Amino acid sequence: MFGIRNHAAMAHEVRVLKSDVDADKLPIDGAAKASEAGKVGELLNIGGGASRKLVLDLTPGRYVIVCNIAGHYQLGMRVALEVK
Ligand SMILES: [Cu+2]
Repeated sequence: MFGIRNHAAMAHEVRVLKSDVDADKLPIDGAAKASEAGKVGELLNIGGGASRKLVLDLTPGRYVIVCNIAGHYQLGMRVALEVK
């Protein structure tokens, strides 16, 4: 389970991608969004100050977690996760 708290004022989102690509190397499309290939779950429109939870049954492997509102991935809203 992911416990998610948005400490910012604006809305963000969480998308979980199963990917062997490094967290900062996902391809970017023409709409300034990262590729969502391998997406296994998401939590959208997390309002400023909101707390939410996301329950996923993840298989072992490498994942990248991103906020994919246009431009946010490029600003650093991404992190790698390895499930063993
Ligand atoms: Cu964001």
